[in-house]
Amino acid sequence: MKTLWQHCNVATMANGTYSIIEDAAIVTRDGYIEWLGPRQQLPTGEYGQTHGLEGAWVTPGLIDCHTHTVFGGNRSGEFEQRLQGVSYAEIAAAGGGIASTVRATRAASEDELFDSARQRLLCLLRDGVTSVEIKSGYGLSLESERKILRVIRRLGEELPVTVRSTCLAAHALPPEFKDRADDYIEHICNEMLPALAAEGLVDAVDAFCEYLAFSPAQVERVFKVAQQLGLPVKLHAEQLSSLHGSSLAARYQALSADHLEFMTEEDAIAMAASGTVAVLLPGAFYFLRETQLPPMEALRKHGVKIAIASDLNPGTSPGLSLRLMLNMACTLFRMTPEEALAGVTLHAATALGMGETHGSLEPGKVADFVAWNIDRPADLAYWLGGDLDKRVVRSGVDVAL
Ligand code: DI6
Ligand code: FE
Repeated sequence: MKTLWQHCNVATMANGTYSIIEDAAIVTRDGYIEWLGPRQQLPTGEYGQTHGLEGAWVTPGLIDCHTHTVFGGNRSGEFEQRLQGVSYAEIAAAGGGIASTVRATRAASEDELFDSARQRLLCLLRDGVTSVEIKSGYGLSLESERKILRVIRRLGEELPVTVRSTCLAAHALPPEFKDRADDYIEHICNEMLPALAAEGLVDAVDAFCEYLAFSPAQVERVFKVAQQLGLPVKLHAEQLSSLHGSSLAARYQALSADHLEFMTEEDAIAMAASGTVAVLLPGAFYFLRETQLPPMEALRKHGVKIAIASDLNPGTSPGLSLRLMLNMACTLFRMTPEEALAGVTLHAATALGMGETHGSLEPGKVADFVAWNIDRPADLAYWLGGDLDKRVVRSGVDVAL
């Protein structure tokens, strides 16, 4: 059945760039976009349904391409400690940080993890998100990483959102492997990844490349196994120091390298050559009160695609609004609202390997879009959070939340 959506303006993001059509019409059929253009040029046809959008601005459904939505407990106590002057690295060294979330996540049942993650994910969906990536990484053992990945799959089955799961077993060193990081990496490579991939729980593989996590050499071993398993890779790189993880990621044709505050121009050149997307995470930059800005000029100069994500996690970015991240990308990183919008649609789709089907509104792509009751697309990056009046359409069908 064909459906007509009209009386709207559309920020299409077509042809790989920010582009708009005023007084547009969209024709959807069986969950896909069949036609889109100026309403004056609408081909004559029969429509099973016609929706008037009353002058709304339509954007692609928002895509949050980097989250750690599934975890037990939270770390507001550590937030208070940091406000007293204790650093993130000091808290981690004292057994808090990621390790404390690992304890809480291991202790939680699958249903408990599902229920708490569902609440957080609903916040993102109410903000216009129609696709999301969720990482494991707070289990750090085969059973508990499996538990998280199963919850991630279930979220995609039970909520109106497309979910990509990423295995981040190489997030931190679990207590069982204290002072034996290389052994843990071997365990990930020989046991965890092959088993979890065989169970169909993994769409991509990620690692935390940092002086307080894993070295580039350790990450490379994980990447080699991911490659053998036919899984694309991503990397947390250059968040707190410069180890050139982003160049390593580029060598493995990573979908994305994420954070990147400390990356160099050489890293940007390598990422541009491999088409690796730079995922910037202004929520973590803000929440950790970082001062080193990602090198925006180098990224722009070399044509690296830039995505923006929430990094939703209990330690460094308890961010429940992707639109708030648009604002932070503009105020903190000096991105334009147009760049920021491309960063949560077009380039976020590429960062998830979904660029062929999602991220822009063009014939042949999935009909995921949001009709916002706003005056201009820049309004999306302007308001600080809140629940904007909108209509969310996923695969051509209204989403009720
Ligand atoms: N970088 C981050 O910002 C999060 N993970 C990562 O690799 C932090 C996760 C946490 O502190 O719980
Ligand atoms: Fe992260």
